[in-house]
Amino acid sequence: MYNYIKIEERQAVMILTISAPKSLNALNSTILDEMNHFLDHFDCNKYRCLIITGDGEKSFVAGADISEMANLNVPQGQTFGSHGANVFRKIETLHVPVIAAVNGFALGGGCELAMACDIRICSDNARFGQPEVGLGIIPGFSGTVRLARLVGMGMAKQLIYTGKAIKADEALRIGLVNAVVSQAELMDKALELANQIAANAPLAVKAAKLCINAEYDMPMDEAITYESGIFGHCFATEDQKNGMKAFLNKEKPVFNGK
Ligand code: CO8
Repeated sequence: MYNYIKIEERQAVMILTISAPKSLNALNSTILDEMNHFLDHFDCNKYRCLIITGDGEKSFVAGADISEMANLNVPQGQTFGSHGANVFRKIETLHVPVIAAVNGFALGGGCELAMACDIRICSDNARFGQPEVGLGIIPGFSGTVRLARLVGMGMAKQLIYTGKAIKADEALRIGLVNAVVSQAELMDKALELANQIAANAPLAVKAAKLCINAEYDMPMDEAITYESGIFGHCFATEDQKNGMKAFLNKEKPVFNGK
């Protein structure tokens, strides 16, 4: 069905692998279209976590496809930029958590894709960077938006102005990734995290994601009120009844996402 993405189901977890090996999985319009279609049809009731990775052991995503961008004019550049940004925003607002399993280069649009995910883990050969200014452009898939939010203004400016890539251990140090493991362990680690998430009440996880995303830019009092409202709605769910009943009965809870 897709030419550039592979889909693999592991019980309640879905793995999406971006696969364009000849260009180190660089994102062209067709890949963005395929990701968009996949996300629009993703069943958040069936799957409780999504993992995104890249094909091979060298590259997660080496950026947007430079050969496609080379001859764009201004409106075409804006269209291409917003195409990627819209797809990434769908990832960020998907009703289940998304884990980036970064298996190598995460440059330009690849770093931006990883940043749109909820959690990033990487292999020890991973490299992160926003090299766009070396190509005469700026990060155009929301990198100037998300990088500062993740690692702070000073470090984001350094990475974007210099265009220099950083290694996995530096990405860990500045908080760009949550964990670094060997290439061989990467998918196991991603699945372990995904399964931990999948074992919890899906509506509560969804509500937590909604809160964390929405409250980030709110004034403190507004954010606290927002959280209280969503917290209250949890008590309308069967999962809350089941979870608390199971705890009080010293049983393992079974959550059905209702
Ligand atoms: N686009 C297209 N092709 C690419 C890309 C890319 N981003 N990255 C690698 N490739 C291709 C190479 O051209 C090469 O193709 P070929 O075999 O036909 O020559 C093949 O992949 C293998 O690459 P290399 O031979 O260069 O492999 P190396 O191991 O020597 O180097 C690197 C690996 C360091 C990853 C190197 O390929 C590289 O620097 N790639 C470009 C990285 C980059 O600059 N990424 C940012 C792109 S800009 C961007 O992402 C902007 C996002 C926002 C867009 C908004 C639009 C408006």
